[in-house]
Amino acid sequence: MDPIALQAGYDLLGDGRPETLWLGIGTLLMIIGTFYFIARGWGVTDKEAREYYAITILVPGIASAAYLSMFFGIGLTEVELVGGEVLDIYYARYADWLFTTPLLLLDLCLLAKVDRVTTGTLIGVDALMIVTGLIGALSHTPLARYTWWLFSTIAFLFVLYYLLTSLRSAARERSEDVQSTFNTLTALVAVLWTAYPILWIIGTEGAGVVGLGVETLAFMVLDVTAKVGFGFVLLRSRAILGDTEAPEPSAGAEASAAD
Ligand code: RET
Repeated sequence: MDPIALQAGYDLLGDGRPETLWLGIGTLLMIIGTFYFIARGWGVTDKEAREYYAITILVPGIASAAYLSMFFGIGLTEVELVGGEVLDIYYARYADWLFTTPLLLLDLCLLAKVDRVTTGTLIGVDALMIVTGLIGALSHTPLARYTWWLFSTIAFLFVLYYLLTSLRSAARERSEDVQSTFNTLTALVAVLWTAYPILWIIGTEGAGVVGLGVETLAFMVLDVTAKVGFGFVLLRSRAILGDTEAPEPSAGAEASAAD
């Protein structure tokens, strides 16, 4: 009856966690995404295409494990604030993001063909963003929480800056097909990833304007789009499916004949 309760989800396991509905749906969508990419990549022999497939399959694969653990309440802890208020923090998200966001960035680095230093720096700053976000989520005072959020957000701005400058200009040397895939993916990343710090600060970790149920639903939609949607756009490109060197599509057609 209560519309807020309806919005929050449904307590699937009967342990008082209505957000299990969204975590359960998230688990299923990640598993479906993983197997869809495995099926598409089956029999692909081209070395570069296999690299993209391996990364793109691992991303929802890792998320399936993180979502399943959150569903069963394993990746969950309680943080007591100074005022006595207790927050439920799903820390398994950060474990998921710590591995999957570098993999997503690695896909973009491979597309842009940037050097190792650029790739390493980008991934290092990204890891710093996730770890400082986790410290913020586990902190006990509002001042500490908001300070870590700011730290993490500054790291995030560096990641975005790198993507839109160094990587973007390196991608200009690639074929038109690679460039257009790269541009679509960076636009997707810029929009979707920006929603994470906003959701964190208005959600239960920050100001608490949005409750845990709605927050879990929103993170689930973002995670599925940023992982499965991203992989879908990436693997749609003919040029990366075995034709990254030569511009004509014939070599790619051969490698992806199993499609
Ligand atoms: C946190 C903490 C608060 C500040 C910032 C954050 C950024 C998180 C991002 C996560 C992206 C996750 C993706 C997952 C799925 O594929 C950690 C919420 C800046 C950008 C893309």
